[in-house]
Amino acid sequence: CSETHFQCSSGACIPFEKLCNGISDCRDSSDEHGCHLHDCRWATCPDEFKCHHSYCIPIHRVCDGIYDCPMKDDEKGCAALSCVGLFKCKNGACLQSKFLCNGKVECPLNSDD
Ligand SMILES: [Ca+2]
Ligand SMILES: [Ca+2]
Repeated sequence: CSETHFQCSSGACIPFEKLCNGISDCRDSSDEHGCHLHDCRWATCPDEFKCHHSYCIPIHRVCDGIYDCPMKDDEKGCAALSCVGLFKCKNGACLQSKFLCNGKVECPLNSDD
């Protein structure tokens, strides 16, 4: 599925807008499962990584080889990641997670805060 689509457990792709809209758009209704997490897409994730349109996971679970996000975005782009165990700024710089959200700007473009 593309970045803008959710993959049903059956393998089909549906637009994110159809997630948790009360209608089964996946044949297996997997788009309507786990909808308590749907509200999380508006949540901010201080000190944590925000899964695309979804919940927060601890930084150390980003690029640990295990899919923790519904869209698997915590494991995307990790091949190019040279910051093992560290938070990666949007511009590619590495940052120790303990420095995240400490009020100081550590990443250019303010991507850590
Ligand atoms: Ca739906
Ligand atoms: Ca992970």
